[in-house]
Formats: sequence, C-alpha cells, structure tokens
Amino acid sequence: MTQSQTDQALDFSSDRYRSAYSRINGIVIEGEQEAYNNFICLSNLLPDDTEELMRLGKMERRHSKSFEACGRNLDVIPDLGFAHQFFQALRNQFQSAASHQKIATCLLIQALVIECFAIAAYNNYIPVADAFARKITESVVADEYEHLNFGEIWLKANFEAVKDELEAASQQILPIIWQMLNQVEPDAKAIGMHKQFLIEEFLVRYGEALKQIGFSTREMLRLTSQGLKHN
Ligand code: PL3
Ligand code: FE2
Ligand code: FE2
Repeated sequence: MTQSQTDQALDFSSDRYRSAYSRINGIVIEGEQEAYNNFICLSNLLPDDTEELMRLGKMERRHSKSFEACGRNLDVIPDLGFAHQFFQALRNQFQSAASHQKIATCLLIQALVIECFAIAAYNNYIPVADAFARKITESVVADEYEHLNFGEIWLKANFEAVKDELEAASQQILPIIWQMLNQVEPDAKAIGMHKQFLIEEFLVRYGEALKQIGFSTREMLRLTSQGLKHN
C-alpha cells in the first residue's frame, strides 16, 4: 500500500488543503530563494568554485519559480510573510557563519542540512501531490542531490581541518530543524504528509552524508541522535 492510499482522499480544492498549501507553498518558494542567496554567498567565500556555485544557485532560483507555478495552478496565494519567519533562525545561523568566514559551517547548513531537509520533504510530497506539482517536484528533487553532492565532496576533501567545526555546527543547527518540522507538522498533515516519515528520511539522508564525508558510524549516530533529543 502506498502512503497516499492509506490516507483519506485529498481534496486539492478544499479550504483546509488550500489554507495549508498557502503556507507550505510559501515555505518552499522562500526556501529555494534563500538557497539561491546562500549559494551566491558561498560563491564569494570559495573563489575556486565560484562558477559552479553560481550555477547551483541559479538552479535554486528556477526551483523557486517552479513552485510558484504549483501555487498558481491550485489558485493559492503563497504566505511569504509566514515563510520568511519560518526560516529566520536558520538564516541567522548561515549569515553569522558567513560573516565569520566559517565556510564549513555554511556548507553544512546549506549543502547538507537544508538539502537533506528538502530531499526528505519533496520525496514525501511526491506521492500525495496533485499531478502538476508532482511532475515539477520530481524534477526539482533530482537537482537537490547534486547540491548535496557538492557539499559532500568539499567537506570530504577538507575533513580533518573542519571536523570539529562541523560537529559544533551540527549540534547548533539540528534543534532548529526539529523546531521547523514541529511548526510545519499540522500543515504537512493537511496535505497528506507524515512528520515521522519526514524525520526518518531526513535522518537517513543526513546520516549518510556525514558518513560520506568521513565521520565514523559511531560519530554519525552521536551527531544525529543528539539532534533528536530536542524533538
Ligand atoms: C534547497 O534547494 C531548497 C530548500 C527548501 C526547503 C524546504 C523545506 C520544506 C519543509 C517542509 C515542507 C513540507 C512539504 C513540502 C512540499 C513541497
Ligand atoms: Fe532547490
Ligand atoms: Fe538545492
């Protein structure tokens, strides 16, 4: 049985669905826009990779436009004010790291945590999305693996030098992610998604990324379970 078959049929034109979608749609439009800003910022911090990071950033701008079309298609107006607030804490952390030239922290926030969050959210949304949004989300999520991969490669190449910084950053960022998940839970539920599945997929993706860049299984589990205590 698929996830959608276990739920009540979704009515994309109901008030409940459209109200929840206005906030979810705002979140993904704003999230993609912030991802664009973060990649542009990273392209200045990493002169060797400027062109590649600009290219990744431009993909995020296209994602933002694509999700705008998903809202329009359902005749929903995205709640961008809510979304801007939703990302406040994460944005503060990224900007503060950038202002201190903490490149590894910036990459952990954008290329690992945010991308794993997006991949988990989009993969869970696809089976319950309307046909128009499903197609768009499938093509968006394919791009997000590329963004995650950029972060993994850079952090792996610099692992010994940045390991301690990454551990500290992860401990700071995961509680913010759990808070964001709790905040979005009622709306995610209204559009047919389940918080538990989101958490599971996020942890699988993020844990795999940590191992990929050089953390041992034990270290990876310490980092991911530390985050969970805050949930
Ligand atoms: C990176 O490329 C984009 C970052 C966007 C972050 C999105 C986070 C989503 C949070 C939970 C929303 C659930 C539903 C998503 C459905 C489209
Ligand atoms: Fe994106
Ligand atoms: Fe991305």
